[in-house]
Amino acid sequence: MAKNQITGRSAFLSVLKDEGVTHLFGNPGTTELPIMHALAEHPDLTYVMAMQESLVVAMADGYSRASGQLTACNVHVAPGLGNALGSLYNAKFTGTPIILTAGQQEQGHGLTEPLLYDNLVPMAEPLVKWAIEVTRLEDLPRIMRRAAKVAMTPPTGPVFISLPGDILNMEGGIDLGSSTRVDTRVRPSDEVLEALAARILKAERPVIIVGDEIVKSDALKEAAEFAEAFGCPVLQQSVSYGAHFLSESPCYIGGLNREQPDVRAALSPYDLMIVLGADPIRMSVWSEVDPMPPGLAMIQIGLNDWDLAKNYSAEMAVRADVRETLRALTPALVEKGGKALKDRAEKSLADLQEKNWTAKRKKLVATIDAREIVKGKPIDPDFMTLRIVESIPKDAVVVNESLTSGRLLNSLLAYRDRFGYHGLASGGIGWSVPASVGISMAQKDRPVVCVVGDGSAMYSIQALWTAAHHKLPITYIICNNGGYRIIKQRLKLFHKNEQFVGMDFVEPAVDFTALAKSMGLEAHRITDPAALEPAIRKATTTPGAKLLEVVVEGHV
Ligand SMILES: Cc1ncc(C[n+]2csc(CCOP(=O)(O)OP(=O)(O)O)c2C)c(N)n1
Ligand SMILES: [Mg+2]
Repeated sequence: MAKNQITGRSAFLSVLKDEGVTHLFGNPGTTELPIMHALAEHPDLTYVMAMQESLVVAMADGYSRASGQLTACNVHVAPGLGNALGSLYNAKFTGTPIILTAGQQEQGHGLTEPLLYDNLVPMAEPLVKWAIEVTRLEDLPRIMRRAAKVAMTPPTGPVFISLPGDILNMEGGIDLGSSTRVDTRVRPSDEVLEALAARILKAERPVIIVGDEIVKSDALKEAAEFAEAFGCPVLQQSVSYGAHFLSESPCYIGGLNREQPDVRAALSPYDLMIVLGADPIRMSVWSEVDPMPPGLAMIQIGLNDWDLAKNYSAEMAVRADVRETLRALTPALVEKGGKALKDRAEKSLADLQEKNWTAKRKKLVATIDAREIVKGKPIDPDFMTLRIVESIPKDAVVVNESLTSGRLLNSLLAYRDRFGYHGLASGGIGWSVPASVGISMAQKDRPVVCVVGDGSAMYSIQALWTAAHHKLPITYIICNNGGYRIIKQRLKLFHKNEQFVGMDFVEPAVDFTALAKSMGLEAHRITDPAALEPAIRKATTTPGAKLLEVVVEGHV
């Protein structure tokens, strides 16, 4: 017997652990039984069961987004992979490094097409960086090592491996290899740094747009120092799904939205857009208006080369790590700019004091508190959002899929650290309830607060069971407005139609409190605005998973 004689199933788990994976999110079927069998030999790998495959991938997605680490998850053959695709699309959108595996029928079935069989690779292919089926035991470790490397090399993203049962059950003397990470923390050449500094100094009215590579490259501090060095206003990219800048920096003026005329108006005062690791103006609903003002010059820095000059030409496009670039660029800029730059920064920072995020927040808080509706029932969603922000613990991680009810969340909640805020990104709803499970496991010393619309919650509500089973400190705040309010708003706006077919949760209404209790969570229904703060404080400071169903205004 060869020294390293090992089964495919055990090799699979050993290599995952060696790649730094600590949790395997999954939903088991017969084709996954070899893995379930082998888990007994690997008690240091935590299996996290989710009750549907779209949840499995969303949990893995949440774990990775809240830790920056590679995650792994496993689903069941063709129908399971099919269920997972919506969440895989979300992971592709955010470039989340996930190894998604699916059990596959034994190769011995040949062409006979047993139940549950289909060709898995082409199903996954459009949504992953690499998809492959293992056909020889010797290739299993090589494939896994390559998959981990591909997933983790920027631009990061999910990969897919199909695992036939015979490969998992086979035993042989195979080499498990070792882990490789490609170091991409590269900074531009001296010439390019010089040219960047010169171009920025030439601009009269520059603006910085920040995106997710600030989080991925851990550049929050460096980005704030860069902006403050020349008093440059900073806007968050149009999809505000992460803590992409320190909200309380004097330079931060808030986020772009996804209304083309608004974006065009917001950008038109500037003569240079400096994009840091972002797809700066990704839109949602079509409009005749182009969001990019004509003549606005752009320079773009980031490792995601697909985003560089994707839709609009860039005067300079630099493929480099955002943090490393800023570490070199800020001193170059300060040196080249000298006293003139320093004076300009001081003046600009003084101007920004009146219009930055912090100033706008102060005004917003005063308006919300002054509104009559504050005392009314159903609860005003803006009032709810403010109470949430004011009553959650300082170290809470906030997860946001609250659509219309939480429209002001990013204007009221400050981004203070890299992993403290995670929002729905791609638009594919049903992400946050399961993602919060992974986020909580990744940030296990921090309470998690998930603010989610009633409609979005119902896509993946059974993730509550996993949260309760693992006794996770998550508070789910369901914004219950009785239906798909955003879709109603749009039917009215785009089609002047107020006949809301298929958009109201009536006859019967959904009882979220009962649903949550049935899955083992402590749950309360809140209709009185005064009850909000004490309920949130209690839920977020006592152990275990909780659900607060807040009945909010849903009028269209
Ligand atoms: C996977 C998926 N299915 C359907 C939609 C379409 N959709 C977008 S928002 C929405 C309703 C969301 O309702 P809710 O979470 O209650 O938020 P509200 O609009 O009521 O604030 C729907 C159905 C989508 N974006 N993604
Ligand atoms: Mg709703």
